[in-house]
Amino acid sequence: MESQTREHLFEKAKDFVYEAGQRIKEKIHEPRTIETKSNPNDLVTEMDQSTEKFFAESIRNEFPEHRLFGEEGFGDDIQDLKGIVWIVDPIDGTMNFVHQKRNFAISVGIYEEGVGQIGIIYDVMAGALYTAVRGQGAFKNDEPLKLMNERSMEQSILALNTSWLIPENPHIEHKGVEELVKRIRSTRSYGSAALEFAYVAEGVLDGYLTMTLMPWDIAAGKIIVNEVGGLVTTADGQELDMLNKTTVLASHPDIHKEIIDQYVELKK
Ligand code: 2AM
Ligand code: CA
Ligand code: CA
Ligand code: CA
Repeated sequence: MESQTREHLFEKAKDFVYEAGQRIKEKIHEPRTIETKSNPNDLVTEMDQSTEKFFAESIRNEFPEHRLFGEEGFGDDIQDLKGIVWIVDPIDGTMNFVHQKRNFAISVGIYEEGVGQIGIIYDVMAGALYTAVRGQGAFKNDEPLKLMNERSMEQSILALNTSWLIPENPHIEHKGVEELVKRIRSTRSYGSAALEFAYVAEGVLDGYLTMTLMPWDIAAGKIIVNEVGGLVTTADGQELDMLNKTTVLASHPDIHKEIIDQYVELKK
């Protein structure tokens, strides 16, 4: 993609994200209809849907040749990443949106022939916009994010969900996670994958380990974390698949391999 084209796309994508955020803020205190999807804790609201519809309409108007891969199904039927694909989570952290009215984000990753070009994560209520354009570093609002410096396991704060410590969880051997938690400085859990990526990029977290994410949860975050020198792979160190459900380890490069080799044992 030519740099001028990419700049234009970046500016438009930011405009869409700010406008979508404004619409959400205006209605944050209105009563809402909450439905469930795959299970009773998998929530969706009309705001998730209307925000994704807004992206679908905006993209189709401005960039009719681009495709949209979105969580709520108002985009295209995506089976490959040919051409330019917007991978969008209209509200990441819907449970936080419903219960806390904060700590949720809009996540937009723009991929060209499968390569991440533009990542945008907007913490709507905090007014924090995390962005990256491939090869140009990452930013929080207008401040550049620092490249990752040295980090030891003992100094590290990792985001991980307590689910992975429950022996019956179907994804990861809990013993390894227990040992990992004992070794590192501390853990956090924010309930929005996109924000957890943004915090890794910002250096307020050193890593984020999780088992069941979809492409729209990670598309923007991967680009932003990579731009500050972080590594983003599956939890067993493979390249991420941007079309299917996946495990993820996004972390500081100093601890990435050690976490995978010594603490992660995935269940088959
Ligand atoms: P969501 O809010 O967009 O659904 C919560 O720990 C994080 O996991 C959120 O980023 C949430 O995204 C994501 N997630 C992915 N699959 C989920 C599911 N089936 N149920 C709830 N959260 C899910
Ligand atoms: Ca969801
Ligand atoms: Ca999500
Ligand atoms: Ca969502």
